[in-house]
Amino acid sequence: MQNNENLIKLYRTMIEIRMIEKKIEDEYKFDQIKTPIHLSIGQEAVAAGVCINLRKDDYLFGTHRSHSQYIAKGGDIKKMFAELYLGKDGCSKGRGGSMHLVDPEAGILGSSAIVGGNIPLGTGTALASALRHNDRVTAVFFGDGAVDEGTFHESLNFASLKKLPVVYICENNLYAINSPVSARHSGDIYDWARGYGIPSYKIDGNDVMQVADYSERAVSRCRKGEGPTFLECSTYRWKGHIGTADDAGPGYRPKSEYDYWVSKCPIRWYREYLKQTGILNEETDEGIRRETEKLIQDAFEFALASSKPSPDELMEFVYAD
Ligand SMILES: Cc1ncc(C[n+]2csc(CCOP(=O)(O)OP(=O)(O)O)c2C)c(N)n1
Ligand SMILES: [Mg+2]
Repeated sequence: MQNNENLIKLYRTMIEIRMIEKKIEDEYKFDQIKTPIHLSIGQEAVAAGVCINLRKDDYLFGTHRSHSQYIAKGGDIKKMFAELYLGKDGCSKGRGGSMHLVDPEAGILGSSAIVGGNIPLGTGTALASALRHNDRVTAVFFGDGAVDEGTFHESLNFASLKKLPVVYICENNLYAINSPVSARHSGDIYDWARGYGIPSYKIDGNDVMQVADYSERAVSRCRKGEGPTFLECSTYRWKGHIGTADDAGPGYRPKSEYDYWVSKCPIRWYREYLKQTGILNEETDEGIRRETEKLIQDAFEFALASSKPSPDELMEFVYAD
């Protein structure tokens, strides 16, 4: 169980993710953000709940849908906005865009658009922690689509065999683009991880306290050298797979399914819980929103002021010196 300070921090992180993504959504129509974007509005509790248990020097690997993970792990927001505008001051120096967020100082070793590609990378840093006998934990986030890749199975087998300090977090939002999990999987994802001998749980990914609880135990197991844990977090993205379009409706995601998940908004019920228990009052809530607005405004201005790489600089930073 988290203390009150952390319970507020969980709330703040989810508010930051929601407000930042709303700002990106609002700005996207002006066509100055040239990178494709994948919003995680609706999925905020997963990244917030996991990252509350991570230290700055722990490692994180994300996916194409990684704004939430980058924010929750403490990535530099100015550099993230600059990256969306492909500015030189972006976290990937304007060469990566939304799907390649990195901030080594915050332990964010990268996000990748290659579905399933980050799972062996995170397994690799966990192996490095084991070989170096330090207690740094790796958290790898991926979607339900990534478990269809061979890299998922190979990595889990290896991590279990070597008892590596890695937490695998599957954000099961029921779809890989427009393909529902029910059309792809013969069983439950978390059961597959159990097949590799990994403690594995299916939890409510919209319940930030549940995510925080399970990941706290998972991280603690890693620090004690007890090996990996797998968390399948049930959640739902509110926006379309890519960009800002709404896509619920006939032929794809039933409107009733969408409405059900929107009614399970991870932020709304948590705010009510915090207020009812007296942990959050109106003043603190407003303060968090005001501070987040300022954070966003500063980052937005920083991004617009950042110059773009010129064509003759394009090959810089491609290879290590
Ligand atoms: C190896 C690979 N195959 C296919 C794609 C195309 N692709 C991009 S996102 C995506 C779906 C990913 O679904 P999921 O892992 O569930 O993540 P979500 O988008 O739901 O967050 C696919 C198939 C890709 N980027 N990489
Ligand atoms: Mg998915």
